Amino acid sequence: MKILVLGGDGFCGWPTSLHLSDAGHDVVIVDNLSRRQIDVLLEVESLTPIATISERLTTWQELTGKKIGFEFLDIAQDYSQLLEVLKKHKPDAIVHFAEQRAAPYSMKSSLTKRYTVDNNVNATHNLLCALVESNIDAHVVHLGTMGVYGYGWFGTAPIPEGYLPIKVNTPEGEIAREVLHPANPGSVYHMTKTLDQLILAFYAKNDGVRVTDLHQGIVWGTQTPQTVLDERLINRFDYDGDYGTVLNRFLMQAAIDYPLTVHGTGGQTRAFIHIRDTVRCIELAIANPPIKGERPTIFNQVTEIFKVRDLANLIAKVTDVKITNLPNPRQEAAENELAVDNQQFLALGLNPTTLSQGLLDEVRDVTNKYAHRIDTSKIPARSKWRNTPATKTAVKQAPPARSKRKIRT
Ligand code: NAD
Ligand code: USQ
Repeated sequence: MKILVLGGDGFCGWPTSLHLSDAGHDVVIVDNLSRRQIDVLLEVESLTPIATISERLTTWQELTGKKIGFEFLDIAQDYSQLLEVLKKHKPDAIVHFAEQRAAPYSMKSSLTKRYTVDNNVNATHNLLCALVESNIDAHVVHLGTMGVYGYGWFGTAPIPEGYLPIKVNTPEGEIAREVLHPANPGSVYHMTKTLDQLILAFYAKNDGVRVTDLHQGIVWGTQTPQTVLDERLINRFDYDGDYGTVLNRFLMQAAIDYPLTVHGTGGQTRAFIHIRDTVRCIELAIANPPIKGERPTIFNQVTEIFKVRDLANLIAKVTDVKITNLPNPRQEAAENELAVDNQQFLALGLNPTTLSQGLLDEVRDVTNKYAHRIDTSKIPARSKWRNTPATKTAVKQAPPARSKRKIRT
C-alpha cells in the first residue's frame, strides 16, 4: 500500500514509518519538524540522540534498501501544498499523527493554547477537506487519545470503544441508540482531540471518508525492532516537564536517582501502551478499514492500566530510587478508577508488551545508557493549569508564524 505518515518524524510517527516500510509498504513522511523546533525554543533535547530526518532516511535506505519519502510541509497552514502532495502520491491510507501532543505545553500560556488549537484543529480539517477536494479515497487513521473520555465517568464500568449505548424514553416507546461517548477533556490539548472527533464524524457522514480514530493511552518505551538496528535510527525520548510522559519520566529519573515526581497522591489512574504495540496497532488498523459511508471506527489503543503511585512504587522497588509527592500543577481528579474496553485490537491479534516484560530493557538499554544527557533543570513540570503566566514569558514557546519560519532538516 502507499501510506502517508503525517507527523512521521515524531515519537510515534518515526517507529511507525519504519515498521510500515519494513512490512513492505511504500511510505512517505509528511512533517514540518515543528516538534524539533519546539525543543529548540524550550531549550531541551530528547534523552536519546536523534539524527536529522535526512540522516534517518538515508540510514534506513542504506541498511534495508527501502526508501521512505519525505515532504516538508505544515499541514495546518499550507493547504494548497497538502492538496498537491495528496494528488502526487495518491495514498491508499494516511496515518495522522501531526498534532501538538503535550497537555502541559498546551496549558503553558495563551500563546501555546492558541497554537495548539490552531495547529491541531486545522491539521485535521485541512486533511479531510483536501481528501474531498482531490477525490482521493484514502483510509484516514487518526491518533486520538483516551483523554477525550475523561478517564472514567462511570466508576469501574469499562469505557466503551468510542460509542456509548443509550436508551431514551419517547412517547412512541423506548429507543436504543449508540452515540459518541460524551467528551470530557482535561486540557486544551485534549480538547482539540474532542474537536477532531466531531470533524472526523462529519466528513465520514457527509463525504463518505473512511476514518479510524485510535484513542490511545500514554505511550511508554522508546525502541522498536527497526529503531534498534542502528543508533542513527533511534527514537526520541522526551523527559522534560512539558513533553515527558509519566512512565518514561519515572524511568529517566530512576536512572539518575532523582526522586520520582508524583503529582499529588498519585491516585490518578491512566491507560498505557508500549511503543512496540502502538506500531502494531496502526498496522492492524490500516489492514481493517471501515466501509465507505460508515461512522468512524474507534479503537481504544491501550494495553494496561495503572495508578501513577503504583508505577512509582514499582520503579522504586526495582531501582531503589526515592519518591516525592509534589503539589499537582494540573486540574485533575486526585483519585480515579479506570477500566477500558480494548477487545477490538485483541480480537485482531494484538499480543501486548506488558510493563513487567519491557521495564528492565528500557532501564538497561535507554535510560541508563543516555543518563549523561539529562539536564536536571528541565525535569520539573512548571506548566500550571490555572494562573497562566504572563505572555511575555511565553514569547519563545510556540513555533513562529509561517512567514517567519526557517527550519532546516
Ligand atoms: P510528537 O510531537 O513526537 O510527533 C508529532 C509530529 O507531528 C512531530 O514530528 C511534529 O513535527 C509533527 N507535526 C505537528 N504539527 C504538524 C503540522 N501542522 N504539519 C506537519 N507536521 C506536524 O508526538 P507523538 O508522541 O508522536 O504523538 C503523535 C500523535 O499521537 C499525536 O497526535 C498525539 O496526540 C497522539 N498520542 C500520543 C501519545 C503519547 O503518549 N505520545 C498518546 C496518545 C496519543
Ligand atoms: N504525572 C505525574 N508526574 C509526572 C508527570 C505526570 O504524576 O512527572 C501525572 C499527571 O499529573 C497525570 C498523569 O501522570 O495525572 C499522566 O500524565 P502524562 O504527562 O504522562 O500524560 P498526559 O498529559 O495525559 O498526555 C499523554 C500524551 C498525550 C496523550 C495522553 C494519553 O502526552 O499526547 O494523548 O498521554 S491519555 O493520558 O490517556 O489521555
